[in-house]
Amino acid sequence: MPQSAGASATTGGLSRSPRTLRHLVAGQWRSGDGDEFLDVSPARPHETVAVGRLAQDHDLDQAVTAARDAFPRWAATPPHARGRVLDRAADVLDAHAEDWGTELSWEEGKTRAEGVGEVRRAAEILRYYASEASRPVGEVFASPRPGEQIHVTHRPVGVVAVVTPFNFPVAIPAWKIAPALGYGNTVVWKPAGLVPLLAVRLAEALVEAGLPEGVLSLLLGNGALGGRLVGHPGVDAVTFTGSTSVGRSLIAACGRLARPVQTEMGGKNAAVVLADADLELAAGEVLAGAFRSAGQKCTATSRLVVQEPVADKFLTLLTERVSALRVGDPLAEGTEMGPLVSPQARDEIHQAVADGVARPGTDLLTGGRTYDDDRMAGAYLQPTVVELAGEDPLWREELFGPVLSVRRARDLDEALALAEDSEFGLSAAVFTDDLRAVTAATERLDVGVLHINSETAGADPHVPFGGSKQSGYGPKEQGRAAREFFTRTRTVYVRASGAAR
Ligand code: UN1
Repeated sequence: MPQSAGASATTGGLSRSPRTLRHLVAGQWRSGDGDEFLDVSPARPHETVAVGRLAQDHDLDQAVTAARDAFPRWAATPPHARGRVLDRAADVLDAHAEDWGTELSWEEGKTRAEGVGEVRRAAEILRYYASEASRPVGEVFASPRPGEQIHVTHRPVGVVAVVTPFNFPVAIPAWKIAPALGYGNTVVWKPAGLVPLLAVRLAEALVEAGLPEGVLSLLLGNGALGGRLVGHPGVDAVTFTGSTSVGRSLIAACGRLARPVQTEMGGKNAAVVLADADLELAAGEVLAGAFRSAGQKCTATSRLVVQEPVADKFLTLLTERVSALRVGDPLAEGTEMGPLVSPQARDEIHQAVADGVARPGTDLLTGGRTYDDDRMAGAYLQPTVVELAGEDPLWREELFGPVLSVRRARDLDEALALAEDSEFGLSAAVFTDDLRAVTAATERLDVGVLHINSETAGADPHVPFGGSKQSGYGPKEQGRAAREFFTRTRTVYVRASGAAR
């Protein structure tokens, strides 16, 4: 099947009139008085999704002050009542899954099905943290002294700065903001400048659900504003997802302030296809892992290691399916891959691929180019597979796009060594039914998330998520693991006054 233009105007009932963006500060929606900015569609960069004004330092100060003021009362609110707000916000998200999911696709560029799925996923995450109130809140230890117990309780940290990326405009914010609020913290949130509309939608859901004034503020702005938020004297902790370079600079800034920080950063995740693998299954999973969301996931499959005896067969199967992907308008029915988030991202990744292909030892199996049809103006890049003979920047550097780099391995040992050969350690996938290979992968791959016979991306709300090495810093996210970052323990020695000494 040829790559189709997919120029259809099907939009799932979306009105194309630009939305007006507002900040949420101290319980008030305000337009702001900074410079005007445009939020544009990556599929049609001449089309304006929304218009807003950048938040200013006085907005930031007011948001942090409001969060500080709201904190004692919110922290003292019973967790069940906090949970009810999250539950109601989940209902609002579910009720708007179709229209907000369509807006997400319009604004960010992932397919409409992925956009709607992401809004529903955010609702699920909110519900998980809503039900935290029904789970144990601490531990009781025995005391070596008679008549005494030792209680370990979890208390909120205070004001949390939340800085989120463009690629999951509502799910990643949900998995930071829901535990932050559920455990009793207040939040000041700076989302990625490329996806302000979906940030406004999530904040609207929480406000409609009855979140008290000041408990959440939303500031729309650029990276510099995020930097000022992270370093603001009124902030107690910082949670960030984004690039490794920005993450490291935030870690350094927080280190100077002795401020707790949690960062989810880059990935260069490998899928390993061993000789005994179900090749049809592996091809489908690698395709999904590498090209859904146009490869713009920190969990995306960007490296493939394939064992020699099945390499030719598997690569033929895979490249046929990659070149048949329907690339086009993310809002059109049947589109399998949309554009990158911006023309700038497309140009950078296209250049990195072109440079790689020009180097000896790089074999372009499919893709590698932009489009010269009606997709030309949009941020589209062909889904790309390159085979490498050996060491190459395409093997090392995170591109954050639809590019899969392949190397062959003689045996299990070499396959795992190649998969492990990265400064990153977020996720990996191994395709095999050989128990020895599974055991070896579990022991040897230093990753936070390991998939056996499924794609490298994906994260369930109730289990820990996060990476090793340069992929993550600080406690894990999601599930109960999130409590480690969003609370502090307090150890309480409890002894009645008349207890034996
Ligand atoms: C997923 O794989 O569904 O930024 C989630 C990212 C990750 C989230 C991945 N923090 O892509």
